[in-house]
Amino acid sequence: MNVRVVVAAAIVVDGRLLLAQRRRPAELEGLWELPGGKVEAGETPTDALRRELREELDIETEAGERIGVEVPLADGLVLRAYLTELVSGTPRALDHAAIGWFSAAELPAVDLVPNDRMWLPELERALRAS
Ligand code: DCM
Repeated sequence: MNVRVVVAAAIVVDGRLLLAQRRRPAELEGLWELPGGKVEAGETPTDALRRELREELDIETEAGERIGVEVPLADGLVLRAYLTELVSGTPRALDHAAIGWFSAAELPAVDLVPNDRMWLPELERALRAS
């Protein structure tokens, strides 16, 4: 089976996690996610993450260790999160409705996309350790 991977970045700066608010599809509109996207043919997952974050947020990044479970999506896709370092740039929403930075205390009340809620324990741990 040809499993395709969707990668997502957990970027923590000064004790806050970067989240991006989706514009589409309608059922996810307005919900917040770890930014990322689909790995394309010929790309490694970490290459894809670097490309997606450049395209969507205008930042340069370096993917680190994976966190949390791999979440199965529809159509043979799986979703993975990576702790990711912000190397340079200031994120801005080129493709999302907005971006925001959230503390460990704020995170449980954020309207996250359902898949990303699977990573709440690891995200809170990463925030408290930062
Ligand atoms: N996705 C998700 N959580 C993320 C990033 C993506 O649940 N942090 C899902 C939404 C789509 C699929 O992955 O079903 C592909 O994402 P996109 O539509 O952003 O390409």
